[in-house]
Amino acid sequence: MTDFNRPTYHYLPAKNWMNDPNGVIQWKGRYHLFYQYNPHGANHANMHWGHAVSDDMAHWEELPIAISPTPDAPDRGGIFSGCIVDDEGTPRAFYTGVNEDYSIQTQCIATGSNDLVTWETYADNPLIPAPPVEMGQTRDFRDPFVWRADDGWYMVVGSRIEGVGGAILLYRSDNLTDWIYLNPIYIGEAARTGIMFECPNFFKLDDKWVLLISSHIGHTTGTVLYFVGDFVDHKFIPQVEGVLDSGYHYASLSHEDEKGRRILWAWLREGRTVDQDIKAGWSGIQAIPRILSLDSQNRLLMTPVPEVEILRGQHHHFSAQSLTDKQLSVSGLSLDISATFAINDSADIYGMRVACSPDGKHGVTIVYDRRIETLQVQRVYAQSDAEHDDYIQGLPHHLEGDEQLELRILLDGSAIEVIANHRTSVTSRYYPAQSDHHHVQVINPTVIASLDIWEMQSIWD
Ligand code: DQQ
Repeated sequence: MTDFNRPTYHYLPAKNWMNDPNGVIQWKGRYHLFYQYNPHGANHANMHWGHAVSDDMAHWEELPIAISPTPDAPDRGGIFSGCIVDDEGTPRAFYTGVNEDYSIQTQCIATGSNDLVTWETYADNPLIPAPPVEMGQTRDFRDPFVWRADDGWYMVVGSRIEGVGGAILLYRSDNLTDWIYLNPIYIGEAARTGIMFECPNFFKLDDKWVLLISSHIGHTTGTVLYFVGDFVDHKFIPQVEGVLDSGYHYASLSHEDEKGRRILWAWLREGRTVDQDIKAGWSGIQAIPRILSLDSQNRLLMTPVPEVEILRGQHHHFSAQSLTDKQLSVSGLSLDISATFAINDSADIYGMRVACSPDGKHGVTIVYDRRIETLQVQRVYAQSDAEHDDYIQGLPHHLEGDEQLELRILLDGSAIEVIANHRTSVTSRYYPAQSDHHHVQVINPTVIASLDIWEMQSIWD
């Protein structure tokens, strides 16, 4: 029986568990995606780096596992997240090597073959055996992100200060193997930004520096935060901060591609129990990559890469005049939706419903409420059950002056990526109970300025 909850145009391996993107790089023109992968099941264990390659960031080919744990080495318990850099033509991967119970987390290096298919871990790993003593703890120290500057190589690592909150630590090296600790570039407050920071990214965008952090805060199990500011004398001075995505989009990793675009990748977690994952035989997908930029207020903007548009099939266009009914003639669970709403005094709520049952009772409502200036994703199952998340997701979303509401919705099986006005993102997971729970509705046809829906082609055909 077809698993209609399984996405068809987001990347996931043929089977088993996948989480964070690791070491994404455009190498000799091709996009290589490495990721946290368990070759033995659809649960989080036995971490290896899986590998897939693409010419266009839309179609993927799964390749053999890239990096595996080495018995008796510091990575014997798993190859945790990291990145890849181009060391004058030699690919070098940085990752966190862990012991059996993850209580020892160390920063390690591996060198890749010219085609990035085979990797050799360094005999003298680890490069950095433990966090600085002033962290007051030794367990949480992971996810190296490395870049080259004019005066050498730099690395940031996620960690935490006992009793304080998450911390991002800055290191420097001349040769990629000998690293010196400099200072934290950001220290959070546990109550506001979470007790531990994972998967830091630190990069220049226009004339600013951007720090991305994955943290466990609030209701959800993961939120990606961003900070924009200046980087002077090894110190980061944040000026603007925001939430990059408050949904199931986690462990984001960015890189600059050969066109000079800053591309963002992320793991889309599941919103169901581990038993359900194991029953399905797969867990975790990769988000559609997004191009990052800054607006005039230095807020982070995100736009799905235009490459994904090659998957667009049949197109349905609706104008304000042609929309008379809430229920649309178009249906499906693989859709790319672009909608613009004219905000005016006649209506308080604006949005769409997808994955609706034929009677309209169950499905996902994506709604902007102008009274509370909030974007929400509301999931309704036939009956609330313990196997699927159904809490209401939301983020503040402020429209300026006469700005219209622009929604981009990428629906794919059980994945829903929602981005409002390129700057507010709430990613969700919803598992329709029947394959005909695929109807699309508009909440209020009279406020739609324009609506385009494309039926998306599978990347595996
Ligand atoms: N996932 C990895 C860690 C990272 C976490 C382990 C984030 O390296 O901190 O699979 O999802």
